[in-house]
Amino acid sequence: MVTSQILKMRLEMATIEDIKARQILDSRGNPTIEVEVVLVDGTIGVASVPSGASTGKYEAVELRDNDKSRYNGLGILKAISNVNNDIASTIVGMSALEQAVIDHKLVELDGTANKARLGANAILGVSLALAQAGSNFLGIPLYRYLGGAEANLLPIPMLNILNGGKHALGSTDFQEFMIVPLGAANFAQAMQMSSEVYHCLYKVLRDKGLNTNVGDEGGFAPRLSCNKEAVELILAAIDLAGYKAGEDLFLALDPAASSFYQDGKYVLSREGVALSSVEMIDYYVKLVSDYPIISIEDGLAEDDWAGWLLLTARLGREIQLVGDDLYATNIERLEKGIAQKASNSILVKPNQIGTLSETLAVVKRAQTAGWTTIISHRSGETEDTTIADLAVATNAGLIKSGAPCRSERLAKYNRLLKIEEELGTAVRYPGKAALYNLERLKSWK
Ligand code: 2PG
Ligand code: MG
Repeated sequence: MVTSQILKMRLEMATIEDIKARQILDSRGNPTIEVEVVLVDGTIGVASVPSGASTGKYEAVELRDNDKSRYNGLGILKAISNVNNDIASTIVGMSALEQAVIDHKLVELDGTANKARLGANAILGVSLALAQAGSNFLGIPLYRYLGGAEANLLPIPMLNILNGGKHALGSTDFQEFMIVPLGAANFAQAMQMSSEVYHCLYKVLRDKGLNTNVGDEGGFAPRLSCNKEAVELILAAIDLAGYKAGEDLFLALDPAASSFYQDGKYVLSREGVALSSVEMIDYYVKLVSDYPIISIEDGLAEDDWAGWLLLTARLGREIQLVGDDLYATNIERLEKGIAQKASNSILVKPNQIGTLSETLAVVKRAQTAGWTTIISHRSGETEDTTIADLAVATNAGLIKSGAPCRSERLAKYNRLLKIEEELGTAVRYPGKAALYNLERLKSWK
């Protein structure tokens, strides 16, 4: 038999034989979807889908049953049925190696602008399970399957060690206070430094008589009087751990401002103020000049485009300004942001858009615009580690997966520790170069 025939027969074994969805529970105990794709040679690919709490209004639709008698209306029986019927009957018989063709087919089959018919949760489960099946079939790691020979860059972890907003009611107005170990020499050291700081934060809180319970993403959730206090506590923890803030570790914020934007004002209820866009920007300018903060995500609300332009004009050379709810991993919204210079970075969450191919396109587009990209988890997570591979596959440079606490958060970081080991001498850790588009970082080098 000639080689091409043998190859053809081998590739035919990647044909999808079966697709099955089931309900599992996420880290908050809510139903979510897990999809299993089976190929004719018996290869299996499995993936599950996360869920947000501070969900942006431009995200693709997460299909829920709204049947109040089950799981407070959060059941996903419709999404499961969509996978097992509509989707399965369309893509069984196609090749698992045709990720882009199948993703396109899924978008077409849904037929709506925001995946409201089949559900972005149903579609993403299939899309990610397919990628897992493809990489398993070829016997190469997912990051290599998706990223090819150039995928050797480990991301900088951004660890949310103090939780507020919708992830820890009663804590701070801002949702996330992250540490960013830019000074580490490699990913393993970055995790060591972060874990040590996390445990020192516990001691700092305990010694001040503050609450040491944790929020949705594993970060502590003390009751504080203002956002600045959270920053000060983290700086004390960095110091106690024997590190230098602004050299070894930096700080990053995700205020998730859409969640406290009311009637045109940013309402910081713990501080008892309601600020205009301009005043909110002044607030950030002061924070950035007082503290080693190198990144602010969703500093303003998802519809406050005028505010974003102003914010980027004022702080865009100094710090990373990340659009999460603003872009919702949607390429049209990203194009608008690039054209208007609305930020200099994007948060990438596959379930905001619904297919892997669309997610990859967003990362590529942002990178060609000279922006930084952060691959992100959701506050409701599972043990799925696809985003860790995705970060390496795309050379994203940064990843956000919560605190170094709670296994659904650590599953991603632990996967990256293994990838770092596996890459051996090819591995790169970007350090401060991850934020290559910032002038402020240059002076800190
Ligand atoms: C965010 C995310 C993840 P959620 O706002 O960036 O940290 O939160 O999943 O609740 O939208
Ligand atoms: Mg966010």
